[in-house]
Amino acid sequence: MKLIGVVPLVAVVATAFECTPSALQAILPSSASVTFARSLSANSTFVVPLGDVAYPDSPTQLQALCAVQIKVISSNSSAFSFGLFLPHDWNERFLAVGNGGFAGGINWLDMGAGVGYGFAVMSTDTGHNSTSGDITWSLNEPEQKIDWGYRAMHGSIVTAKQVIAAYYGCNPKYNYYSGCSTGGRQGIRDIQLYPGDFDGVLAGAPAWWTSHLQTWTVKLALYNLPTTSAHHIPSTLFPVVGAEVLKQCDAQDGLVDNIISDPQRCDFFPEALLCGPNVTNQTTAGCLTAAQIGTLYKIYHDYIETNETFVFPHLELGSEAQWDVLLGSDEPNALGTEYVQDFLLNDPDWNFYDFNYSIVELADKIQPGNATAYDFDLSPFYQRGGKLLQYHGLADGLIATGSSVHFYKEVLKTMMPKGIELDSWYRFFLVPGMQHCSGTAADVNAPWYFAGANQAGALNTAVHSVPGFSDAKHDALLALMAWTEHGTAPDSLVATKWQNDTTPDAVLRQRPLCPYPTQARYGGHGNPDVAENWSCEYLYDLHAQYT
Ligand SMILES: *[C@@H]1O[C@H](CO)[C@@H](O)[C@H](O)[C@H]1NC(C)=O
Ligand SMILES: *[C@@H]1O[C@H](CO)[C@@H](O)[C@H](O)[C@H]1NC(C)=O
Ligand SMILES: *[C@@H]1O[C@H](CO)[C@@H](O)[C@H](O)[C@H]1NC(C)=O
Ligand SMILES: *[C@@H]1O[C@H](CO)[C@@H](O)[C@H](O)[C@H]1NC(C)=O
Ligand SMILES: *[C@@H]1O[C@H](CO)[C@@H](O)[C@H](O)[C@H]1NC(C)=O
Ligand SMILES: *[C@@H]1O[C@H](CO)[C@@H](O)[C@H](O)[C@H]1NC(C)=O
Ligand SMILES: *[C@@H]1O[C@H](CO)[C@@H](O)[C@H](O)[C@H]1NC(C)=O
Ligand SMILES: *[C@@H]1O[C@H](CO)[C@@H](O)[C@H](O)[C@H]1NC(C)=O
Ligand SMILES: *[C@@H]1O[C@H](CO)[C@@H](O)[C@H](O)[C@H]1NC(C)=O
Ligand SMILES: *[C@@H]1O[C@H](CO)[C@@H](O)[C@H](O)[C@H]1NC(C)=O
Ligand SMILES: [Ca+2]
Repeated sequence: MKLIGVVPLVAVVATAFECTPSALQAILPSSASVTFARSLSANSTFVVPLGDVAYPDSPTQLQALCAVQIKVISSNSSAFSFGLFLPHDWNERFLAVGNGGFAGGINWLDMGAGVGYGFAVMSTDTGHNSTSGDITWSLNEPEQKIDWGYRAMHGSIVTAKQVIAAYYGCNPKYNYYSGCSTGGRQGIRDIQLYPGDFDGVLAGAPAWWTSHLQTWTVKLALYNLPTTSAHHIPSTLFPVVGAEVLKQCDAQDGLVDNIISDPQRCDFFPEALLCGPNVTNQTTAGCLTAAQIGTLYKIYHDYIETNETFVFPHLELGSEAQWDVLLGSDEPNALGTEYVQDFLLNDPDWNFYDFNYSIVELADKIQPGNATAYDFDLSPFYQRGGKLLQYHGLADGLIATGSSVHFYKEVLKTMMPKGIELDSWYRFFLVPGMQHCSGTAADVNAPWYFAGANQAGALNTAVHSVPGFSDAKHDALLALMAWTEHGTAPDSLVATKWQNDTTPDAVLRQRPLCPYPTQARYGGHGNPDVAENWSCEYLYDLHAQYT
């Protein structure tokens, strides 16, 4: 550490407490046991223990730290484990990171990105061992469902904070969370149930509406099944659909740049894709039959039940490059089918063709694992001074973007009548052209990187923050910290696209993301790949209603 002339930013150096299983075991309750504890020198790789099938990638070029894994009994038939990185040069703050899908494993890679800032970082395995798309572990396991739903996250937070206090000799000054997808749900669910856990939460593409999201996953796939039917759109035609959407919707947002920034207000006319007579190869002809266009209508429209009951929003125009995941197979994604079979019904023989709305109603009634983050009254979190920063990609093909919009509006409708406006503590950013949590289609090249959850790991195993732009303007986690600790609210966030994401040095383009319901507007002059030439504006005349 440099000590001459400047006050070091990292103030606390761990010296008193040994990084050994016995030293740590001595401060833990009897329900917790140390699996391992070992020191890593500067610039090390943390080699992920064998068997972490969900998160096998090892973070590299770490700072000097103590790496710990602890197992905690959560009921008489369940337990969870969590990993903890305790950096030598600690920034005096705690960060918990999240999981994806139904993954059961410690997310060491995201922990590596977090420790790069100097956080003491925790990730939980959520109480089971599986990849993100595997839910079979939950069959007839109510306690494991609860662990995944919320208990393992909260329990890991509580025990991690105990370890941090003992290791450094003081409590963290601030507590943060960063997660995307299921990770977004975990953060929001945690502040609903335990508002004291975090000062600031970064929640990306939250899979918050478990009982509806997982069942919609089946419903959506059924629109395009069976593969032998006339209405089936084979995945080879998804690019044909995507190209037509881009053609019709790109300019609608005011700038032809291959990025659809305002899909909600594009009046897409799918009939432009209709095949003429005598087409022998639709891929070559680039066209759809009338029956297939009927399927497109369903995909692009909300799932509405009898009596105008809103069940789940539609996939967005511009999400086609990710349609393979939920629409490209001869059966629904396991995130839908196995949720119903194993998580909800405990009946692995259930056939997805038997899906109907009664399944959604049952999921709403049972709420297995109490996982759905449906408590829209966030006033306890607001009252303790918490800050919530949420974001969602507009080209997300896994979780319909509108589910984030719906959550924001439900919170708004709950809080406004209580006299609590959202702007001072809860902001939501839509990310034009970004897919699920990270990335952008090759022909779109939208700026998507802002150090959101999982994003560093999508570049490479050594990155943290925004290389070259490590500040609160470009890094969502630093923006959350500036808001929480200094009251500087993020009026915009600049997203970056590198020429080559693997080696994030040369910038292709940068552009501001704007707090909902404002949108980024190109001023009409100067290079549109430069963020300064854009501003956040209310395209709807709603501002008056919010203030
Ligand atoms: C850190 O390790 C990487 C390889 O993982 C190496 O290229 C680099 O030179 C090392 N840096 C320092 C400062 O030792
Ligand atoms: C998790 O399950 C896989 C088999 O799917 C196994 O290979 C692995 O060792 C298990 N990991 C742990 C930590 O038990
Ligand atoms: C486990 O706990 C449940 C409820 O907490 C209880 O009903 C059950 O009897 C316990 N089982 C055993 C084997 O202790
Ligand atoms: C379509 O094919 C039929 C039979 O081969 C032919 O009579 C007809 O002229 C073709 N129509 C067009 C528009 O090419
Ligand atoms: C249709 O054309 C594409 C190339 O445009 C080719 O890859 C595909 O095999 C053809 N399909 C059939 C059924 O001939
Ligand atoms: C729809 O609403 C009508 C009128 O309120 C009611 O009679 C009917 O039972 C409702 N149907 C369903 C399926 O809820
Ligand atoms: C929905 O599915 C269940 C189970 O297969 C069945 O019992 C019920 O009759 C179905 N309801 C409707 C409205 O089709
Ligand atoms: C589920 O969570 C809600 C709060 O969101 C709580 O009121 C309820 O008691 C919980 N249910 C169970 C079964 O734990
Ligand atoms: C990006 O950089 C990596 C690492 O240098 C290289 O392997 C890869 O080929 C590059 N990709 C492109 C599209 O240039
Ligand atoms: C566009 O951005 C550049 C770089 O920041 C700046 O020099 C220029 O003045 C901007 N143009 C307009 C019209 O704002
Ligand atoms: Ca555009």
